[in-house]
Amino acid sequence: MSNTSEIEQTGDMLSAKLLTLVLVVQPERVLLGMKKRGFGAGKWNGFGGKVQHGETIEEAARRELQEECGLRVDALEKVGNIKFEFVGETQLLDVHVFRADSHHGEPTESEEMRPQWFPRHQIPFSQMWADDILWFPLMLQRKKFVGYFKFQGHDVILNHKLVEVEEL
Ligand code: 6OG
Repeated sequence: MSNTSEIEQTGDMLSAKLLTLVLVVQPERVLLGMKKRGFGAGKWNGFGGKVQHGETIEEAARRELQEECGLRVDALEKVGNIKFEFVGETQLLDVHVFRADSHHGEPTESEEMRPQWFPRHQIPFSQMWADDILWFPLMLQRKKFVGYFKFQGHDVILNHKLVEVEEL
């Protein structure tokens, strides 16, 4: 644990790639998608991707959710901001995490993701990014957080900071 300003300064020397991540949550279950290709293939995750020029982060979050699983949402709640550094990579991933508690449509498989509902207490952490088990509980309790994770490869977290915040 550390303070927020330290996390903001972390990785200042690296350029950052803005990404979104949306978790669709119902009282008893959470929607995840099996990533079928590209970065994180073989892992369950929320839905998201790169923010494009000319769109806001929230617009990107809605677009990626719809592209990847066919769902539309009304309210998106900002819940977290996590920066990821990968040893040997010059670009930091700056992931903006949102939670949606209601949605329209039925989850539909896309070329990128195979969606599936998981009971809240049976989240498949062993088949997810290693950071998720640390912040999912905060997200599920509607707590807001900022974090920094330094990965070696895709499986090992060398160090991390994760703090709850009042506002994002
Ligand atoms: P595309 O490359 O598919 O966007 N992402 C991560 N999500 C979690 N839970 N943990 C990580 O730890 C992540 N790194 C990236 C952000 C990649 C998608 O994967 C998320 C995007 O939603 C390293 O466009």
